[in-house]
Amino acid sequence: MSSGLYSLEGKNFDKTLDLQNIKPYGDTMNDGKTQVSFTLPVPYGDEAAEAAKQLMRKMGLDNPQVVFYKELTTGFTFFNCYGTCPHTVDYTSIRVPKVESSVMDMHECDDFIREKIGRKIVVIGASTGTDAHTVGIDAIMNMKGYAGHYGLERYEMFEAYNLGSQVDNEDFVAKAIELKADALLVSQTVTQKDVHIQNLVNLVELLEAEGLRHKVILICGGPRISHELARELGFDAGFGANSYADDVASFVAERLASTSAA
Ligand code: B12
Repeated sequence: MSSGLYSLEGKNFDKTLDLQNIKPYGDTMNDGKTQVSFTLPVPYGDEAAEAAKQLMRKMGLDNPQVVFYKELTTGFTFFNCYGTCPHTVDYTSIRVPKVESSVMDMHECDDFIREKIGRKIVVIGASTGTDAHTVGIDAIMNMKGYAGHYGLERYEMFEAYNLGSQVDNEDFVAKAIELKADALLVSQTVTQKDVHIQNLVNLVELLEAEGLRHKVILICGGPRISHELARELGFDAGFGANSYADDVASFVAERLASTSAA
């Protein structure tokens, strides 16, 4: 570790920082420099740039500067801007809900399942609703895995079914019943107009209507999914960016072992 850093709960911080008053920086620590970009539905020109600056002041940024702006199409202008953020946050008061489970690698996880559960765990996964993105769910499930982490299909003690994308919640639930799935893995990438919230809530409602909700481990994941959001929506766990099969496999195995033992 470099001498200008100190370590707290496994994370490295600059020694000069006041963690109760954290703000952005650009050139010099605590200068508050912040970059924002946005599009306004107005034609390119001086008035557009002035509108962008006024908006940045309303966002709470001082000394707004438009450093780049360009007409996107007739009547629309894109902006890249800098401003100074006068606000701070108390980093020491932040508590983020996290999935509580140990992270075992594939072999450890298979051994754990053999010992504690004694049979294969059945999981089905899909990108549900209208969502066409498959790369996220494939990263978790595909045999070859992702970023050096094997997917669930490679685990000896998981029977993994990847149903692909744009799977209707009704079909997903029907498949869960047919395969007697222990765990349901849902991927959601598109979050425009909160379509993921509606879709995830609808799945929970369908499972409840079938009397299945508490018989399965229900998990969602995606780049804009947090564990906190997942819990709020009635899921057992949520996994965001940079999560891997090991994380979800360990969570499912430990959860199933604890409920089987209860
Ligand atoms: C590739 C891509 C596509 C491809 C998808 C191909 C495919 N077969 O998947 C195509 C071209 C088809 C596509 C289409 C669209 N796309 Co697109 N796409 C992307 C892109 C470039 C990469 C996504 C990706 O593959 N990431 C890599 C994977 C590995 O990461 P990940 O999904 O985050 O997965 C990780 C975690 O989130 C987590 N995870 C994910 N799922 C799950 C599930 C579980 C159970 C668990 C445990 C974990 C987990 O684990 C993974 C590994 O760590 C992104 C932009 C970007 N750079 O991210 C836009 C992006 C996602 N797309 C976007 C949009 C808007 C669309 C379209 C709606 C565009 C359009 N108007 O037509 C359509 C989708 C239409 C539809 N009906 O869904 C937006 C989404 C905005 C939003 N938040 O709503 C993005 C962010 C682009 C943007 N900046 O606007 N897209």
